Order: sequence, then C-alpha cells, then structure tokens
Amino acid sequence: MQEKIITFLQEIKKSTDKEIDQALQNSEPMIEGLYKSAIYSAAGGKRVRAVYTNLVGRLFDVDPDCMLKTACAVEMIHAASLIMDDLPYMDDSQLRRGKPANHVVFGQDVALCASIAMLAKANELVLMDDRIDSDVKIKVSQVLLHSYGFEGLAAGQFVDLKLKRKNIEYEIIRYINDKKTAALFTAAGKAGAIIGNANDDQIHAIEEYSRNIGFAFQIIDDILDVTGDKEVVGKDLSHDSMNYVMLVGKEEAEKRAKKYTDKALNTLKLFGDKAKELVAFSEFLINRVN
Ligand code: GRG
Repeated sequence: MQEKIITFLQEIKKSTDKEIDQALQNSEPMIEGLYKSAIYSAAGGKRVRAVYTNLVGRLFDVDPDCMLKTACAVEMIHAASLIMDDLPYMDDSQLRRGKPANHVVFGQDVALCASIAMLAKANELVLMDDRIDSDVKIKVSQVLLHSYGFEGLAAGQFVDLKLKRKNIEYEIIRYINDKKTAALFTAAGKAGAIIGNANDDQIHAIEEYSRNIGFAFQIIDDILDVTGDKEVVGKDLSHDSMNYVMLVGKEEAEKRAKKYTDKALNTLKLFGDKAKELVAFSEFLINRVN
C-alpha cells in the first residue's frame, strides 16, 4: 500500500502542477513580474495536501476531475503562506523548496503581492469550478477561507511571532501547531468530504483525522528541523527556534507523533476497509524524510 500511495502522490503532483500552470496563465504584460513570482513559489513541494484532498474525495467515490481545482486551491493557499512565512519580518528564511525564497529573488514587495494574489486565485478557483454544485462550492470556499484567517494560519503565525518564548509552554506550541499546520490539513480533508456529500458524522471523523495527522506532520517537521539534512529538507533549518523537539526531546516527540497518528487512525474506523488508503497516507507522512 505504501508503494500505491507514492505512485498516487506522483500522479496527483502531476495533475496539481498542470492545474496550477493553467490557473497562473497571464495575458497582461504589465504584471508579468507578479505572475513570475507566483509561479516560482507555486512550483515544487510534496503536494501532500492536494493528495489528501484527493484521497478523501476517493473515500466518497468522487470523480477525480471534481477534486482538481479544490486540491489546487489548497496548494495555492499553502504556497502563499510559505512566501509570507519566509519574509524577513516573519521567519526570515532564505531557502524554500531547495531554492532561494520568493522575496530573495523578487523582493519583499512583489513577494507579498504575489502571495495575496494567490490567495484570491485559490478562492476563485473553487467558486468558478463548474463541475461542482453552487451550494457545495460555497461550503468549500467557507472552509478554505476559515483555514487561513482568525481561526487558522494568521492566528497561528501571530502567536508564533508574538507569544512564543524560549521558555515556552506546551499549550502555546499546541495552539501554533493547530492553527499553522493542522488548520490547512483540516480544510483540505473537509473540502474533499464536502464535495463527496459526506454526512455530519463522516465530516466530523475527517476533521478529527485531519487535525491529528496535522499535529503529527508538524512534530515530524520539528524533528527534521533539528535532525534533518538541509539539502534533503530543502529549507532553512531553524536549530535555535523553539519547537516541539526542544520542548520534550526527540524521543518523546517521536512518541507523540506516533500517538497523534494512532488517534487519527482510530477515527477512520467509521469507514471500515474503504479507509485503507488514508491509513497508508498517515503512515507515509510519519515516515517522511523531507
Ligand atoms: C494569510 C496565508 C496566510 C498566512 C499568514 C505566514 C503565515 C500567516 C502562516 C505560515 C504558515 C506556515 C508556513 C506553516 C508551516 C506549515 C508547514 C509544516 C509547512 C511545510 O509543509 P510541507 O512540508 O512543504 O508540506 P512543501 O514544500 O512540501 O509543500
């Protein structure tokens, strides 16, 4: 099953890349530089969120074509957040996805404009998708918007920037991980479930699964931040910034990533054998090296 997930990941990466290329076609010469900056940062990445949206869609037997634009929108939000995260007044990172960060190449001003334009494009992609019913599109759009505002990425980033200290408490780290990472996984999964006409219990199970794999994903990210190889991870590793590993140690962090993954798997029981791809997906996430 792991091999199947890796093949699926490659297929989804291809279809998402194609969809992103189409979404970022420019016909206005005056703003070529803005598009260049957006295209630069929309490229690359593992596309795990797009894969996740698609896997949830498959769980509910959705036609893969109906997942394309939403999965692409999720990846655009993610890419926009990476541009902002790397800015000098945020995380101040120089390297992203194995190449110089957006602002290093295009300047901070352009990077910010590109990031905002990508967020708008993500929402537009969902609302203009003619393969999805209007009421479903509105719900998906709400879920995606919710993931990066006061209840999502921006909230997590605020707490990360303003309340994280060297002698940080567990609650603060948990809040940051919930909002900066789990929120977008939750939106990615919930969007797939909504397109699949899931009922309330099923949506609730997907939310729980998403949140827990999101926590596990961030803990692995923190472990890689401390023990990973910069070349393989493809971004600046912030050894001096407080994270989960520094709080509880590497061994305990690994145990907790496993605990969150087990919790996630528990919520899949509702779906029986149909959830075997999602089971394999969580195993893939916890074993990743970049
Ligand atoms: C309003 C969109 C918006 C953002 C404002 C800057 C910010 C607030 C939030 C930053 C959120 C952020 C970058 C969280 C980190 C999440 C994370 C674990 C990123 C790494 O994800 P991978 O490993 O990256 O999936 P790739 O490159 O593979 O896509």
